[in-house]
Formats: sequence, C-alpha cells, structure tokens
Amino acid sequence: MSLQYQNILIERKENVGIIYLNRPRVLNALNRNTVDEIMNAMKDFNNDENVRVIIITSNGDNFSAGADIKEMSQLSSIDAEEKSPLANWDIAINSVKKPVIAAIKGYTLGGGLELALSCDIIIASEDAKLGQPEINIGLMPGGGGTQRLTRLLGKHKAMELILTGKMIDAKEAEKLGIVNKVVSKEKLLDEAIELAKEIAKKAPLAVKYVKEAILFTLESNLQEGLRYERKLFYLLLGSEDGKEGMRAFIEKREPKYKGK
Ligand code: DAK
Repeated sequence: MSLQYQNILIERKENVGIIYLNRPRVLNALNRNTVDEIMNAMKDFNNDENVRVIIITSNGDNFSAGADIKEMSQLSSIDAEEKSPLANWDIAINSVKKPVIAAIKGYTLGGGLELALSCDIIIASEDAKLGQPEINIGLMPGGGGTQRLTRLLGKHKAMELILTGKMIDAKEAEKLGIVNKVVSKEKLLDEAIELAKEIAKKAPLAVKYVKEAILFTLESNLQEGLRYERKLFYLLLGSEDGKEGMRAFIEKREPKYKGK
C-alpha cells in the first residue's frame, strides 16, 4: 500500500490498480482533499501502462456517506462551482479510459453513490446501503444522481429514490440493476480483483474501445452510436492485437496481446 496520500490508499496487484477511500472515522465522507486525491490517483493509473483495470473501494465498513457535509456547508455557490473539486469530478472520472470497478459496502450514499455510479461495474457486499439522501438536508444530488439513476431505473423509480432519500439494500439494488453482483463482505475485494484480472487479460485496445462505445451510447442516439461502434470495430480489426486474437483462435492457442 502506498502512503503518498492523506485520505486514500493505493495499491497495485498485477495489472490492477486499487484505490481505497480512507477516512473511516467519518464514514469516508468526501471532502475536497479526498476528491482531489481520488482524481489524481485515477489519472496516475490511467497513464500507467501496466494498470489495465482500476478498482475503487474503501477501508473500513462503509464505502462513503457522501460529500463532507461539514465542509460543504461552508461553501458559497460560487466557491462550489469555481474552486471545489466537486465542480469537475465527473469530468475527471469520465476521462479515465480504463474500466473502473466500484466495490461498495456499508453506507454508499449521496456523492458516494454517485462516485460508484460513475464507475463501469459495481459489486456490492450484502451489507451495502445505497441512497441519495441529499433531499433530507435541503439539497439534491449534484454529482450525477438524477441523471444516472434515471437512465438506469427509469423516471418513476429514480423519482421515488431521490425524492424520499430512502436507502435500499444491496439485494434491492441488484434487482433494480444498479449493482452487477452482491457478495459477502469478506469476499468483496477478492471478487472485484478476480473480475478485474479477467478483464485485464483481454486486448487493451479492445477493452478501451468497448468502454468508449458503451459510454457513447449514453450521450447519443442509436444511429450515431451504431456508426461510432462500427468505426471502433474497424480500428480494432486492423490492430495488431485484433489480428493476433483471431490468429490465436484459428491456431487453437492463447493470444499474446501487446496493446497495439
Ligand atoms: N459528511 C461529514 N461527516 C459525516 C458524513 C458526511 N456526509 N456522514 C457521516 N459523517 C460523520 C458524522 O458526523 C460522525 O462524525 P462525528 O460527529 O462523530 O465527528 C461520523 O461520521 C459517524 O457518523 P454518525 O454518527 O452519523 O453515524 P450513524 O451510524 O449514526 O449514521 C449515517 C450513519 C450514514 C446514516 C449518517 O452519518 C448520515 O446520515 N450521514 C449523512 C449522509 C448524507 O446526507 N449524505 C449526502 C451528503 S450530500 C457534487 C457532487 C457530489 C455532491 C454534491 C455536488 N457536484 C459535482 C456539484 C454530493 C453531495 C452529498 O453527498
């Protein structure tokens, strides 16, 4: 584990980069410094050729109870918009080209849930409690909750969750399609690492373009999305790894990818 940060820990396991939120005393509330550190660690992993997949999880019993209310209560609207890392966290996460897996447990609320929702895959432990409780403190989601949950759940369920601020458990979240899988707390990190390693074995360019194409669909209409997917497919078809993957299939052997 690296100690270069104050509020997060980072670790590398083979081709997997892991970020642990590490302010357990305040349930990993996301203050300015923590968000900055997450963004920096994401950027470093994104630029590190040896890291193929990123996991974000936490130290302690909870993923995150959301933005740090004590700190946030002191911000003016203009400060929040202009100076705080809350202003551009979404943009920063969206610029990560590698798959990001969120491994969540315990309280995963407000900005904590929004952080998980901005990842590509979410694995939850049985004790995870998810919600957007901002309405209970006179606010509303500001890190993507109204947009991402509505795309995931449809209007009615998103309205109910966000307007009541109620928490749902991991099973319910799985049923609704918010989380991919529910596992025991002891197995959470191992499951996430296993999945990450499985993805890390694939051709890096193909992984990158799959992520790009799937995210593109959220911002485009079907025709544009289909055109974009086809372009990325043609690029991969001509790539060294694409040729190697197909050759390996024909020669009945394991492919050796170079990321080219
Ligand atoms: N902020 C700061 N401190 C928090 C916190 C939070 N969100 N959540 C918990 N803590 C602190 C508590 O103050 C307490 O510290 P001490 O008082 O002991 O110093 C410690 O963590 C333990 O918490 P509790 O004593 O409250 O623990 P309980 O088990 O009794 O209750 C709870 C757990 C999770 C039900 C409760 O702590 C709670 O309701 N927490 C607040 C949850 C919440 O409202 N979250 C939403 C925050 S608003 C944006 C991006 C994102 C956002 C906004 C904009 N842009 C890009 C513009 C996000 C906004 C939010 O997340």
